[in-house]
Amino acid sequence: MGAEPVTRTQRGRIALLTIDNPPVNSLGAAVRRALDRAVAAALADPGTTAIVIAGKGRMLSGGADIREFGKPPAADAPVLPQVIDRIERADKPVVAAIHGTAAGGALELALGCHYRVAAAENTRVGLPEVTLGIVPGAGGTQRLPRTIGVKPALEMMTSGELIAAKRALALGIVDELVAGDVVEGAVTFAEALAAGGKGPRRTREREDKLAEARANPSLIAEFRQQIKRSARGQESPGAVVDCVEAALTKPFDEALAFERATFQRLVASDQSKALRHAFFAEREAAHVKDLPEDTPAAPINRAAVMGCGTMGAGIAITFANAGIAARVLESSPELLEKGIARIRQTYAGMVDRKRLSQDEMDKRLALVAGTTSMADLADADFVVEAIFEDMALKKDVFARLDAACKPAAILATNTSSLDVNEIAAATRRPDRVIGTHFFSPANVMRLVETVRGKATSRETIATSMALAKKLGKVAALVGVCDSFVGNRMYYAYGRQANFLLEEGALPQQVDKAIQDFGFPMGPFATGDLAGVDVGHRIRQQRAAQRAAQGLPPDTRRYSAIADRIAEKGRYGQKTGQGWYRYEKGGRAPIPDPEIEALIAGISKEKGIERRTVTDPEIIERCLYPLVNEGAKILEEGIAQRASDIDVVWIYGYGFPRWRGGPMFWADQIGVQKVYDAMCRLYERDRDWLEPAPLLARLAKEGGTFASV
Ligand code: T1G
Repeated sequence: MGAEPVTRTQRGRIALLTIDNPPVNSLGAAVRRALDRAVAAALADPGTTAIVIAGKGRMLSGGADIREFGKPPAADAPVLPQVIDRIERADKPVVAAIHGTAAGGALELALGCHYRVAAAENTRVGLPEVTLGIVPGAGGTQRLPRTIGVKPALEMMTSGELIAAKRALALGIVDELVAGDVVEGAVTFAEALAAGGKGPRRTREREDKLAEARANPSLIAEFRQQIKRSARGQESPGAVVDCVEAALTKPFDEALAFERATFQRLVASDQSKALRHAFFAEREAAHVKDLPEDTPAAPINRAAVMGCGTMGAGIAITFANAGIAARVLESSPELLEKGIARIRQTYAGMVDRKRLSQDEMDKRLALVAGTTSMADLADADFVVEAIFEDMALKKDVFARLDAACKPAAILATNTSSLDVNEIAAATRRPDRVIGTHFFSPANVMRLVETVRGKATSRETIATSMALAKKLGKVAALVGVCDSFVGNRMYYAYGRQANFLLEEGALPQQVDKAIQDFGFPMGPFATGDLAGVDVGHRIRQQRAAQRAAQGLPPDTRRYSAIADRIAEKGRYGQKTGQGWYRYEKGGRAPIPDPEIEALIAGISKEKGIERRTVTDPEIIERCLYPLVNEGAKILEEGIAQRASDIDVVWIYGYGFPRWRGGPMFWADQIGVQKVYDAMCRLYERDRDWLEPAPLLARLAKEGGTFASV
C-alpha cells in the first residue's frame, strides 16, 4: 500500500481521487477511511465542481478486501455502504473512471457514483459475490437493477460473471467508453458535466428500470425456480433473488438494510468460508514452496502436441486459445486429418453457439499446424505428449523427442498415472521433463495436475506453472506416485462405490446421493462418460504389469461389476449402454434392469446378503476414504499443502466448490468425526480402509489439514 491508500490531485475544478492499494486496490478499512475523508474534503472545497474516482495500476479495484471477512470490523473505518452513501448523496457530480477490473464492491462504488466512464479495452465489470458464497453487500442488488433492469441484473449477479466494457455500455452500466487514458476521459467527462450544468444523477432515485418487473411478478418466481435447479445446493444465488425482490417490494433504504443483513448472514456461513477458501487455495497453489519467487520462467512462444486424439486436440486448442502456436504431430496423415478435423469441429461448435466469432476461430485455427514428422518439432519451446497410456510407448517417444527437439525445450507428458521419473530417464534431459496432466475435455477443464519428477529443475517447474496460468488453467504441483493426487483419491472413492453396489445399493442411488452432495455427476454416470472400457483396460494393464513384475495377484477385495459390464461391450455413452442405457444420441442416464440383475448376481456369487444402503452411508463410505487417501498423500509429501488437494478436486473432479474441497470439508465437519468413521469402516474392510497416520494424529491432537 502506498503512503496514502487514496491520493487527491486537483485537475482544475475537478478533484481526482486515486485508490492506490496493490495488488488489486481492494477496498480494505484503510482505503475506505481515506476515500471517505477525501470525498468529504472535495465536497467541502468550493474550488471543486466535480469529483473523479479512479484506481492506480492495472485496475479500478478487485472489490472489498476478502481477507477482512469474518474478522471484527475496523472501529475507525466506515463500511463500504456508508462511503457509497456519502458519494451518492453528494451535491456535486461524482464520476467513476473504470479500467481493468471493477468487481464486487468496486462496481458497487461505481454504481454509487453518478456517472461511469470506462476504458474501451481490457475492462471487465461485475458483481461476482456469489462465487464467494455471499451477496453484494454495498447496494449492488439495489442499484444494478435500477441501472440495467431486473432480469439482466439477476443474470449478472447469480452467475457472478464479469462482462466487458462494450456490453456494460450497451446495458447502461457505463455512460461512455474511452479509447485512451480513462482518467483523462473521466476528467473531461466531469468538466463537460460542470460546463453543461449537469448535476448528480442518483441511482437510488431511478425507478424506471424496475417498472417492467413490477408489472410482471412471475419474473422473480420463474428466476427463483431456475436458480434452484442450477445452484445445486449453493445458497447465495437464491439469496441474490431475495434481495432483488426486496428492491421491487420495499423502499430503497429498507431493501438496502435487507441486503446488508443477508450479506452479513452469508459471510458467516460455512458455504462462504468454503468458497473463500477455494478462492485463496487457487491462488496459493501457484506458489511452489521450495521455489524462490524469482525463479525464471522461460517464455513459451511455440508449443507442440504429440498425439491428436481427444486429449491432444483439446490441449492444442488450449494453446491456440492463449495465442500460442501449436504444432500437432500424428503418426499417420489419416490420424492427423482426423485430429485437425476434431479441432476444427470444436471451434465451429463454439461459433454456432455464438461463443466465438468466425474471425476469432480463423485466427486460432491459423495457430494450429499439423505434421507427421517429428523433425518439425525441433523449434518447439514446450512439447506435450498425449498418446496412448503405455509405458514402453511413452519411453520410446520421449527418447525420440529428446533427439528431435532443441536442448532448451521442455518435454511434458500428459500421463494420468505413469511414473514420470521412468519416462524422464528415457531422455538425456530429465531436468526438462515434467508431467502436465490435463483433464478431459482439455480445452474446458481448468485443472493441470503438474507432476515434478525427482530430476525436474526449478526453471522447468516455474515455466510450466507460469504457462498453465497463461493458458487460463489452475495448476497444482504434485510429486510422483501411482496416479498422482486426483486419480489416486478417485480410485479410493470409486472402489467403495462399487463395493456398495455389491452390498445392496444401485448405481442410480449412489449417483443421486453424490449429486445431492453437490457433485455434477456421480461415479457411475461419470464412468459412462469416460468410457467403461477405459477403466477396464487400465485394470487389465495393471494386472499384467504385476504378473510381468512377478508379483503375486492382488488378493484384496475387488469388485468385478465394472469388468463384467465392459466384457458385455457396454462402454457407456459411446455405445448407448454402460452402467445405464441411453436413448439414441441422448446423454440422460436411464437405469437398466439388466445391470441391476448383473449386480444382484455378483452379490449372490460372493455370498453377500444385499441390504438397505442409506444415502448418508453412501457419502461417508465414498468420501471419507477419499479424504483418508488425501491424508496419506499429504504425509507422503506428494502434495505441498491440503488446499492443493482441494484445488485438484474442485477443478478436476467437480467436488462442490461451496464445500471447499475434500480436505477443507473434512476440517469443517471435524477430522475426529472422519477418523472415527474410518476406524469403524476399517473394522469391516481391512483391505483398503486403514486410517492414515496423519488422520489419526490430527484427530488425537484436535488438528486440521489446513494446519499441516
Ligand atoms: N481481496 C483480497 N485479496 C484479493 C482480492 C480481494 N478482493 N482480489 C485479489 N486478491 C489477491 C489475491 O489473493 C492475490 O494474492 C492477488 O490479490 C492477485 O490476485 C461489499 C463483499 C481482481 C480479477 O470476487 O477475481 O466486494 O496470491 O492472482 O489474476 O459487495 O483477483 O498474490 O497473495 O487473482 O490479475 C468481490 C476477486 C469481493 C474479485 C484479479 N470481488 N478477485 O485477477 O490476480 S466481495 C471479487 C479476482 C465484495 C461487496 C463484496 C481477481 C481479479 P496473492 P489474482 P488476477
